[in-house]
Amino acid sequence: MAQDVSFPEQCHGYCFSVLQPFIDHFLKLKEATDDNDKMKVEKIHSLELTINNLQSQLLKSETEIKNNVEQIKVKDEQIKQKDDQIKLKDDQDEEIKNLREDVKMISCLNSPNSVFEMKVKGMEQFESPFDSSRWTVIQRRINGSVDFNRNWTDYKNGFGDERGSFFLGLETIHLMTLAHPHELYIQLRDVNGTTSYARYDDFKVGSENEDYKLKSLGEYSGTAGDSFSYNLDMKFTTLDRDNDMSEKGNCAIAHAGGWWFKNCSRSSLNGKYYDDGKITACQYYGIFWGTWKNYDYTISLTFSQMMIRPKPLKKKVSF
Ligand SMILES: [Ca+2]
Repeated sequence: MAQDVSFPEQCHGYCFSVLQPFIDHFLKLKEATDDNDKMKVEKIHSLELTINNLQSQLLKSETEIKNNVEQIKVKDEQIKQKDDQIKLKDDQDEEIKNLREDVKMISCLNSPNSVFEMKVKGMEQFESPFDSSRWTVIQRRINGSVDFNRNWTDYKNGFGDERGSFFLGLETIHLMTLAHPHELYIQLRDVNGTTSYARYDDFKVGSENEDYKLKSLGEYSGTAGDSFSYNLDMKFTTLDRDNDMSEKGNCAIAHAGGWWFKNCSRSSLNGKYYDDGKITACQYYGIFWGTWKNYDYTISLTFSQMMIRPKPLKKKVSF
């Protein structure tokens, strides 16, 4: 029958004295191994806690990042709304400014401004009517006192009276619009006193080598309708120089004045002047702006004025 005795008691005598040290050693090794295992288990447990903690932090961080992204989206949307508001305000400011100028210009239609000395690079100083908004009048028709049915040289150099009806000259207009982008403002009036205007935000005329081609008009705005874009990229034609696209002949002859004719035109402000504002059959074309008068070319306008000014630089918006 087995007895419940300890290992040393099972091994008295010689056996004990010889084996006891080994047994003690193995017991110590076992204890050390057990301690090691225990430490490993504790370490694993600790690492598991650390991992859980890190996972929890990661989850929290992800949530925070998500919230931040949402906030950034909200801020972006707010910035976009502010941008839109600023743009709208700029547009409204520009519109108010233009309307003020329109009112001012319409009130000044019958009173041409003083004549100022003007200097353009590459040219002798010349006289030009300015108004206080720095507009330069480049063409005006107020009566039939000046004949606009002229040759190339006259249209190149200009003619007429700067205080009345005149044409500033293609070379000057070319040099001015070459030096800086210019706006073009056209005022019109019919025999009944009704007025309208057409505005273009980037007017440019080429050199004589390019036959004073209408190189740019930019964007149209106004009340008269856009009757000028039809002439874009057309060269200037006068009675002695046919640069138009009409195969029938020279448009400037039928229209009694030089213009950037195509085949031929929907606008012509240098045509024959009719005091009563009407053209009867078999007469020269008058002064017309097709879109304003529903393309009724029997109507001849009794006032026109073309003005240009350096284009203002756009304001930059920054935060
Ligand atoms: Ca022709």
